[in-house]
Amino acid sequence: MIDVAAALDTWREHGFVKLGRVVDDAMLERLRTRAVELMLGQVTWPGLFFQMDTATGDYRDAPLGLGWQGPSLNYRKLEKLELDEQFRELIRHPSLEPLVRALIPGRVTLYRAIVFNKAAGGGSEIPWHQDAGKLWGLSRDPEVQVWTALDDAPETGGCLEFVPGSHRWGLSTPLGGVVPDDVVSRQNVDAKVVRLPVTAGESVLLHNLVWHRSGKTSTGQRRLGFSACYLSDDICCVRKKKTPRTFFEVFR
Ligand SMILES: O=C(O)CCC(=O)C(=O)O
Repeated sequence: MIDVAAALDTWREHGFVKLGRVVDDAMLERLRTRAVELMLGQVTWPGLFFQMDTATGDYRDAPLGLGWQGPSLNYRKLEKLELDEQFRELIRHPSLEPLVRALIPGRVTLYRAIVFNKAAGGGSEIPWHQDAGKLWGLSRDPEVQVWTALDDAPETGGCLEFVPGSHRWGLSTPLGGVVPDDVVSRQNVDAKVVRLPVTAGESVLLHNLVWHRSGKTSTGQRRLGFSACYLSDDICCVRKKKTPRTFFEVFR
């Protein structure tokens, strides 16, 4: 059971909080198996999004728009995982529901559900970023994300890192996403960074605006993490180029 009030106090102050062990061994095994089956093309869902990782370790070199490129354990991202019944179970996990509902009254939808993979060979770094801003194409910035470790994520194995309290600084650029280098250097981040090692099955609640990043894994072990971003029903897609998105319903 998650102590919702205590978790929310810490989340409001720091922008992130460990929620403890959410996923049991049996479910972990199913999710890891499914992630591998998807990468290898043994299970397929039309509309699933894939991005292959890069050998350089710099996420900016990862190819865009190519989708699934054949069986490989080197995909960096798998997205639209609400299409998969195993991942839907985690998105709607009964231990997470009271927490999400405490933050989002009424109908809850999903902006995105992603596996971030750092393959055993190292994967790539994800730099300081915020998960909001114009890039997200929403009528209002979302705030609620739950990241769950599907493998251990130790300090040297691609754990999440945070700048505590940075969610209270607002967006570093109207566009959102990666925090520009000059903004990072003004914040004396090295003195503030908190590394958050977790073991498989543990979840973390993140504020979308908190600066976070993750390094490569140097343990020789794969690191799978799953992130779900929850939306309030009143947040809508404001993209104009294509038909506006409608969002998957998580909790009625
Ligand atoms: O899983 C990771 O390494 C990074 C996750 C992340 O940056 C995110 O959820 O926005």
